[in-house]
Amino acid sequence: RELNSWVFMVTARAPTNIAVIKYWGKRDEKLILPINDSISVTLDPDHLSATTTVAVSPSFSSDRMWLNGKEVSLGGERYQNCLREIRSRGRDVVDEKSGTLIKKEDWQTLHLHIASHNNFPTAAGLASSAAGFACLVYALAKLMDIEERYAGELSAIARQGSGSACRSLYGGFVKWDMGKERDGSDSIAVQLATEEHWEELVILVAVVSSRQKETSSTTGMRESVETSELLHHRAQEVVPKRIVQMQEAIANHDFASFARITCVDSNQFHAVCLDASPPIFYMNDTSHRIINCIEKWNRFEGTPQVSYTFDAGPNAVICAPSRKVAGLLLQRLLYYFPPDSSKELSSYVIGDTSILGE
Ligand code: 2P0
Repeated sequence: RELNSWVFMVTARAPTNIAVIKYWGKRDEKLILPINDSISVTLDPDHLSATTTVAVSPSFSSDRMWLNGKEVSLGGERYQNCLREIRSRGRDVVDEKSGTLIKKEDWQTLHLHIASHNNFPTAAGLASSAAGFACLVYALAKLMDIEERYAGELSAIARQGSGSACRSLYGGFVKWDMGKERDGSDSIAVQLATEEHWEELVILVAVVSSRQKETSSTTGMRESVETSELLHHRAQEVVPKRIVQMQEAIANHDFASFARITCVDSNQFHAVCLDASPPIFYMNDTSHRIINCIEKWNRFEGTPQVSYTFDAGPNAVICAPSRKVAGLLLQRLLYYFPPDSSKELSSYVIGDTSILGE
């Protein structure tokens, strides 16, 4: 019994990321391989992140997981693929406190308990699966002492949990290369620039609704691939050019180009959803009003002041080039969307707007 009493655990935190060039559509559903490259900004982990503790003990009789305090099934293929891939790379580990040795082959038979928390609404289009799977894979890699030189492999493993998760393993500005290989080994994220590269950039999240979305990203993508002609035009003709332009805009701190490309790419992604049959709606009237408000402001000033982007949900992610402009933006949002002013906008709406990042 003494021998069985040890528990070895690791806790990690991973932020979510927001795509400025969107990933939408898979060419391989099992391996989660995309039909186009994407680029994202990783957010400040203090505001939107997942925290995951992974524990291993001989006293555990099965793999189990709790998400925000509720037990969830680990039976799904995505979890199983991540666990299998990580376990097969595990190394000998000595727990310094107890002196316990876990041999690399033990990872195949020892069971895991996993507890994960999000500090933001799950599945409301704020990329909770990205932070969640990135965090899980990173925590397990630390637990099993998988070397840093496997960073590309970790990204490929996180990708098999949720596509966008592969980008959350890096901070700053990140590109997910769609890759060419059939086994997905080159479909990994690479860091374009660290968070220090463009420190002045401020990201604001306007929480329009924290309700779970009706159509999951996975289903929405599948239906779009099967029925939208626009999606194929986008992947083949539009995104490759935008990827080059966006990389240049980031490298040159060119906010006007960054904002212009971010907005048109978000709009095209939602146009693809509308082009699916039956159409998929992720934005709502409030989202559209936010777009209108920003477009009018940008047009009035003659050059983009801020950018907006919406993922598979109604919440707005707004980028400003400085804290000063972010302050002006907040004033505008509070003027047009005063808290508690209408039934549609309950106190939760936009009230949750928070400034992220310095
Ligand atoms: C993105 N989204 O690039 C895009 C833009 C939502 C809109 O990645 O099926 O949760 O797990 O790979 O990663 C959301 O899709 O989908 C997403 P799966 P995922 O951020």
